[in-house]
Order: sequence, then structure tokens, then C-alpha cells
Amino acid sequence: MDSPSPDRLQPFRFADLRRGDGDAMAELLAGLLAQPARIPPKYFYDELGSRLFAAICHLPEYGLTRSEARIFAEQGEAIARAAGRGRLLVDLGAGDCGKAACLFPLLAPAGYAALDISADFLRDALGRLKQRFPDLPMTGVAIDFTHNLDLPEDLLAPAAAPRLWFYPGSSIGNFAPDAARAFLARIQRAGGALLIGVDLVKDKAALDAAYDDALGVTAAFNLNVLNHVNRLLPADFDVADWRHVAFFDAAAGRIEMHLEARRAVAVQLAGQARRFAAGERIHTEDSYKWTPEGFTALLEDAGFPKQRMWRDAEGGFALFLAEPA
Ligand code: AVJ
Repeated sequence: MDSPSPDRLQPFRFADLRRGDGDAMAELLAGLLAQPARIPPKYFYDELGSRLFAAICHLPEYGLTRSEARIFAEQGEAIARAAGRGRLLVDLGAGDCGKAACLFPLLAPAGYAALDISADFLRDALGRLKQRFPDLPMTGVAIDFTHNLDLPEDLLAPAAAPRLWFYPGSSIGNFAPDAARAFLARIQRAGGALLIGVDLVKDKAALDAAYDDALGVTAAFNLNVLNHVNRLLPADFDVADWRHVAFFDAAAGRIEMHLEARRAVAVQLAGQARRFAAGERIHTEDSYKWTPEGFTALLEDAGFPKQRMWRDAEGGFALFLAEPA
């Protein structure tokens, strides 16, 4: 009888490399006390927020996820040939790991490392994934990879396989252009190739609707950040005091999301009082949209001169494979 592989015995490796709560809470509090107030978008993704985001991806107005999936469905063979099989697939912001799982048959990775800010959600997702792919070595890393990309070698399996960084879903859009360039350059220095999905600039009406859907799911996603902050700081935001605001700013090339006070509001934030006037906003997210030319230049500036690009039929979304020279 064959002896089971070690990775069958050990379901998956898991590490929580998130920074001490102290730093993160100080950053969150400083943002909320600032003028104008802000909450970093990573705080959307508590358990409910991760589920609401998964629901957003099914909305008729939010075509981004479907466009990306269609690119893989229709051009997956060419993408896999270009990206190479047998790599260690490093998933930046794995969420429910669904996107990566769809790629396993195409990319035949030697191992899978899933990174996400949401530890419990990631652990559950990997548990289910390991049942579907019992022989694939898997690692889960709870990490704020916008601050830290240093992955201990002994966590990765197989550590020696060339890396394919996977950053789908236009998550790069949360970075302003300078920060995006710096983040991509850090990936480049970590070594390997990068497969990255980018939402493209399109019609303002379509973009406005994608971030302010008729069912109000994006509004719930945005408002839920207050529930998360209430538990974290703690704070005493009342969600009913706030309204979802989202719009595309064509000049800046980005979606902005805010929470706007419906009335004058007083909040306790980790023991400190803050007042918001009626109509005052908390900035919760920027989501930059790129042109193909603009993103090509950004990748080049980040140290990825070798590129291939695939687009969906409507031309609303692009997938780039980027490699160092
Ligand atoms: C996960 C950052 C790519 O910007 O489209 C969806 C998050 N916010 N609807 C995006 C989001 C509102 C999403 N990203």
C-alpha cells in the first residue's frame, strides 16, 4: 500500500503573520480622527464583509469578476502556457480561494500559498479546498500583505518552486498609482512572475452602477465596515446614521466610496469622542481604473518589462502576465 504523502497527513500549513493589534489599531484610530476621516479598505473584510464581497461579485452591475473569469475560461490555455506549469501559486487576497481553485487544472501548480487579511475565513476556505485537492501542498498565511510580503521559506511548500504571484480581481485598484508602483516593485524583488487582473477605465454610468447597485449590496458592504470598527477599536457607530456614497471621478480615474453622516453624529472611538456634522464623510475606498497603456507603463516602472496582456471581448478588463527581464 502506498504511504500517504506528508501533505495528506498534514492538511495544510497555517500561520498568522498579522502585525500586533497595537500598530494597526493606532493607524485605524488616527484615520478616524483625521480631517477628513478615513478607514482603510482592508477593514471591509470581516466574516460578513467577506461574504458581502462574494455577493457583490454576483451582481448584474458588477461585471469585473465575470469578465476576469471569462478571460480564463476562453484564453486559459494560452495563459497557462505563458505562465508555466509547476509553479508555487501565491494568491494575494485569496478570499474564498475560488479563483485560484479554478486555475489549478490549467496551471497545475506545484503548491498553493493563500494570503489573506481575514484569518478565520481563510482557514475555513483552505479546509474545504484541501478536501477537493488533497495532494496539492497548501499554505495559509493571515497577513496584511500591503505592509509585509516576507514569507518565511519554511512555510512555503514546495519552497524551491518558481513563484507565480496571483493578484486577481483588480485589487491593485485600491492603491494610488505611486503606491501601486511601489507594491508591484516589492513583488518583483520577492522574485517570480506576476499574473494580475486590472479593471479598465470605461463609461462613467457603468462604473457608478457597479459601485452603487440596485439591491444595495455594495451599500451594505460599505456600511458593514462600521460594525467591524465597532468591534475592533471598540467604537459605537450606529450604521443607521450613515449612508453609502460611491461615484467614478473620471479626472482622477478612480471610484471613491464614502460613508456620509445622515445627521449630526457623536461617536466614541477607543474612548475618544469625535463629532461628525450632517453630510460629513468618511472615506472608505478608492478603486483606480487603468488604461492598458497606463498599466503597461506601471508594470515596466516596477521592474516587469516582459509582459503579455489578455482582454475580455468587451475590453473592460485586462489580465497581465508580467515578468522581470
Ligand atoms: C476587491 C478592491 C477589487 O474595488 O472593485 C467592490 C472592492 N468595493 N465593490 C473593487 C469593492 C466595492 C473591489 N476590490
